[in-house]
Parts: sequence; C-alpha cells; structure tokens
Amino acid sequence: MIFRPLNDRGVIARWQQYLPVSDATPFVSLNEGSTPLIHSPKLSAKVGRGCEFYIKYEGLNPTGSFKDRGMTVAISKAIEEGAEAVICASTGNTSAAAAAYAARAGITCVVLLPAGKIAFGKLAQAFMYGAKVVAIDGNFDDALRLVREIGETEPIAIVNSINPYRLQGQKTAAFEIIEELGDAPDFHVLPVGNAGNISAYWMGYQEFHQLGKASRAPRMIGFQASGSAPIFHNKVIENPDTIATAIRIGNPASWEYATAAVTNSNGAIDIVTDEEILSAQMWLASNEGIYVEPASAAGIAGIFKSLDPARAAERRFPEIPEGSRIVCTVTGHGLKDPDVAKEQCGSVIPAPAEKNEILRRLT
Ligand code: AN7
Repeated sequence: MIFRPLNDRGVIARWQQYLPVSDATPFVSLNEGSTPLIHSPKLSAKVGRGCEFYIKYEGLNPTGSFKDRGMTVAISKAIEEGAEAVICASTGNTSAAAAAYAARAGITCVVLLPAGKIAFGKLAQAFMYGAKVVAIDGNFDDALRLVREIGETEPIAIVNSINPYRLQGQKTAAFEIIEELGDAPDFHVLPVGNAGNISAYWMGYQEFHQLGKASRAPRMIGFQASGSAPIFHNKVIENPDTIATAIRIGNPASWEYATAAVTNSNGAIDIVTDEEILSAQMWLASNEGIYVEPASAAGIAGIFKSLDPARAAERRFPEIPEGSRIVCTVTGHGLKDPDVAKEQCGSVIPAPAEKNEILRRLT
C-alpha cells in the first residue's frame, strides 16, 4: 500500500526536504505537527521586563503527545524497509503513538510497559489501536533494555528514540517555532525523560541556524522530576520515581546528546518536585485553559522555580535578559492521565434540578 497525503499537513509532507525520506518512502501520517504556539500574557508578565512567553502545545497532536512527530517518520521508514512489526518500550506516550501509526500502516505493534506505572489514558490508547501490550515486572529502563535485546534476534523494528528517525521527526517542532516567531527564541524550556526531545529540538534549531533561517539557537533548559533526575545528578538512578510517570526514567537513551545540547547551547538541566509539577499543571489549566499531563508541566514548574527569589541560590536557570523570548513545550495532553486529576479535583456541588436551588448554591 502506498500512502500519499491529501495536502501538505503532517510532519513529513511539510518538512520533507529536511527529513531522511525519498520518493520511495510511504507517508504514514495522521496529519501530526503544526501545533499551536500560544502566547501567554500571564507568564510573560510573571517573567516581566518586556519578556514574551509562548507555549508550544504538543498535546494537540493526533495521539495527544509530541511523540507523533517522530513516529510518523519512524513508521514510514520501517514500512519502506519492509518491516511487518515494530516494538517499543514506553512510559506510555511512545507506545500510544507507535500503536496508532502501526495501525494506520497495517503492521503489528508490540509495546513493553512498566506494569502499574502507565497513565490510564495511554494504556487505553495502546489497546484501542490494537497493539500487543506486555506489562513487565520492571521499570522503563528494564523495558528498553529488553527491547534492544529482542531487536537483536527478532525480525522486528525498534521504534524507540534509539531509532534515529524518531529524533529527525521531532526536530520539526523547532522549525515550526522559528517559522512562527520569525527567529529562534532566546530560551527553550521543556521536560526531560529519555532525553530525546531536548536533543531533537537542539538538532532542529541548529539546522535552521546553519541554513540562515534563524539568527541564533536558543539556550536549552530541561527539567527533570527530582525523583528521576539522572542527568541532573550525573548518575544512573536505579529506582526512579515521580507522579509524572511519563518521565519516570533513570537511564536516558539520549543522555549524551542531551548533555551536548545543554553544554553547546549554554543551557541547563534542573529539577522540580512532584508538588511543584502538580501545582504548575493546575496553574496552567486554570489560568491559561491549557490542560497538560503532569510530566508536561515540568517546564512550567521550572519557570516558577526559577522566578522564585527564595530559590535563587539553588536554581540553574540562567538570568533572563530583558526582552527575551521564551518558548516552553508542553508535551502531552492532560486527558492522558485522568487519575492524577481526580486526586486534585474539588468536590461537586450537589443540587436538585431546579433553577433557584442551583443559583442559591452558587452564591
Ligand atoms: C508527556 O513515552 O519516554 O525526554 O516512553 O511522554 O524525549 O523522553 C515519554 C517521554 C516528556 C520526555 N513529556 O521526553 C515514552 C517516553 C511527556 C512524555 C517526555 C515524555 P523525552
């Protein structure tokens, strides 16, 4: 089956000339990418001194996370190379994306998940898209190790971000930001788990800088959850833990790329606590109408930490010069993880089905 897009939507169709695709590559696409870059007047005001703050809302991709950008390329190349099955380890979003794009391509998808540590929305996606879901008695790092082992002996394509096509696809988010802002921002803030996304953005920013499409590349600022912060602590974390299950990773696959991105961009890796993550998640939903999953709020939590004068001594975020433009990627949709929200929800107001009774309860 040959897939061709109806229009120029979708990461491969839009950015074809910058991607490792050819006329022989089928486009397995769900019209991913081209996500909104939303200006935040409230966060701009919080940063102050004429700075402008933008949110790249990746939760609006077809499976609800940024993983679709890389998966369209990885699955398209797998089909081009004749694969009939793909496999990945995942904290949830990669498996949702792999399952969806494999379904679209008509091939088998196997996902290895850490048992009991996947947000329910993501598990539901893997099942609904028809993947074979294996829950292992271990964490994400164990699952990724097993995927590598299986890939060595079995005729199955690995679509984790150790597959270079994934980062190629993900770098297109940086292109979109440059196109929309007319230049690269001064700072790019995002959550870090397996460290593929920070590496991919840095690739994309550098590529457009070298092509003269941007006058600079931003300083890359990544935030890890404090219980799962191997890059911050510069050591493998054997038993990573955080409520932000998407970034519950102790030995990131793209560790070296991420370190290079941070060093070469004069950026930083910092940490935020689960409490800070949940509070930023709630703030973003209730102040900007942008509902993201906990991991996705890590960057916003990081901004709040960096602006708190009481934390000045411990923060790694560099000084933000006057008039800076800051982009923060929020990586996944809030509906992915309804259970976390349940715990944060207030109680409902019970009322009889009668107008005056309702109004009385609202005063
Ligand atoms: C919402 O799905 O690793 O640093 O297996 O789902 O590129 O890993 C997910 C990661 C941030 C971290 N936000 O990005 C997986 C997986 C969300 C995520 C990250 C993930 P990377």
